[in-house]
Amino acid sequence: MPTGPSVPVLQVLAPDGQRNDASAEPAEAAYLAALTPQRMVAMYRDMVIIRAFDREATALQRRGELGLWVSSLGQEGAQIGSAHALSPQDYAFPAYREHGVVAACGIDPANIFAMFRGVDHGGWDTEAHRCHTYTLVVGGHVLHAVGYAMGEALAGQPDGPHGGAVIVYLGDGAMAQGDVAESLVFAASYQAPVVFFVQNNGWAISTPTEAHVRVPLARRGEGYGIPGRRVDGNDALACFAATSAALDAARSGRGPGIVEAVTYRMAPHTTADDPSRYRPASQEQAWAARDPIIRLERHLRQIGALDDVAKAAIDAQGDAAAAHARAACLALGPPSVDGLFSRVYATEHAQVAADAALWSAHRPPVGARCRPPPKPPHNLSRCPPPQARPRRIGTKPTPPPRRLGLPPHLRSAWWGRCGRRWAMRCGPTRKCW
Ligand SMILES: Cc1ncc(C[n+]2csc(CCOP(=O)(O)OP(=O)(O)O)c2C)c(N)n1
Ligand SMILES: [Mg+2]
Repeated sequence: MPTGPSVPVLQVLAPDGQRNDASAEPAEAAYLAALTPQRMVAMYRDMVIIRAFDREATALQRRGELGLWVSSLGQEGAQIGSAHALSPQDYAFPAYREHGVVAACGIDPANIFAMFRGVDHGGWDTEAHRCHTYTLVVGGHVLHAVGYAMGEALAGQPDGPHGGAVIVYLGDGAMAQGDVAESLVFAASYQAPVVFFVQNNGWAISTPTEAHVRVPLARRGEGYGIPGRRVDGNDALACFAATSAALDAARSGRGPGIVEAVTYRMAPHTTADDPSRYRPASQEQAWAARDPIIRLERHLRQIGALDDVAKAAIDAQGDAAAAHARAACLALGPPSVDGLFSRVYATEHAQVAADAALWSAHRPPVGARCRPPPKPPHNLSRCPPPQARPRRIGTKPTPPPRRLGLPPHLRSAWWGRCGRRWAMRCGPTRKCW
């Protein structure tokens, strides 16, 4: 949690599942009052399903079926709660962890695997689902989102095909990016219909939020003239209410807004990360007690909207979603080379068409193995014959300049200790001989 001046926090569900709407502002309270038990069960189901999917995806990565996985564990309340506030004419810009948002936009989350398996640059039709593809460049998509919102405002008629608002998902770390600062300036200047949904999950890889945030992120917009609201990000109902109110303001021409959802990244940053190196297990345990799914489940049981039978049925849907995701992942074929050309521009482009024609003319037959072209004969007249590298032994020399550009296992030689002497070590391994 950031230090500095505090801000009011919208929390509707306490960790024990008790509901209290008192901290809601009038616009938020109206959305909360209209929430039906069926809608809350739908949110709960979506959260359970996306967690099961995420668990399966992590397992697939561990088995080598995905190049990388970015888990959404612990952030389901923020993602599903906010995504349930979207109207069909709205447009979402996720970052790379928003699997719940993608699913709520009607996209089969198994499509996300196409990118993480390296067979597609995207994974879905962005216009059909009104959900942009993932962006791994931190904060880069925020500029796109604001530009899109400015376009929507210029083109749109209320309730028409372009009358919606844009929601862009970003993290606490992304809020430190220059791209985001520029986005805030443009959003405020043009009163663009965009909501910046900041999932403050406590960490930007290994950098804790408090290391770079002195004033709550909900107040980051004040200097730009953008109102902000902090919510309990593990409370799906609070996220739903605050996002609904902010989107409504954006749609009705009252300009952009920031929603800061304070949550926690329960998993490693990605499957390539080991958080035990930089954060205590006690912190993870403390946040596990605030789990967004358990919290909503407790509430639904308290109001009689969920019992063991209904919960078992929802869990079974989660298992089915995971099985479907696994099968879809394993069924993904190799990447289409033609897609390299056909997906560059929306309309035909002369240079790309020429490249595609060249590829067609020289493409190997299906199943053929690629072989490197034969080496040209050595031209003795132009360069001297290769000489054996002298092996030097003696006192420690000035280390040779670091060779950049080649990974270590490909560097042919470097200095190191050989017994008690310094010697040039040659060859593709660190063995000295
Ligand atoms: C422009 C850029 N800088 C750095 C990175 C490396 N990087 C990837 S994720 C990340 C942390 C982002 O943290 P945050 O915005 O809080 O999102 P979170 O991963 O916590 O969801 C960084 C620094 C990157 N992908 N892009
Ligand atoms: Mg973060």
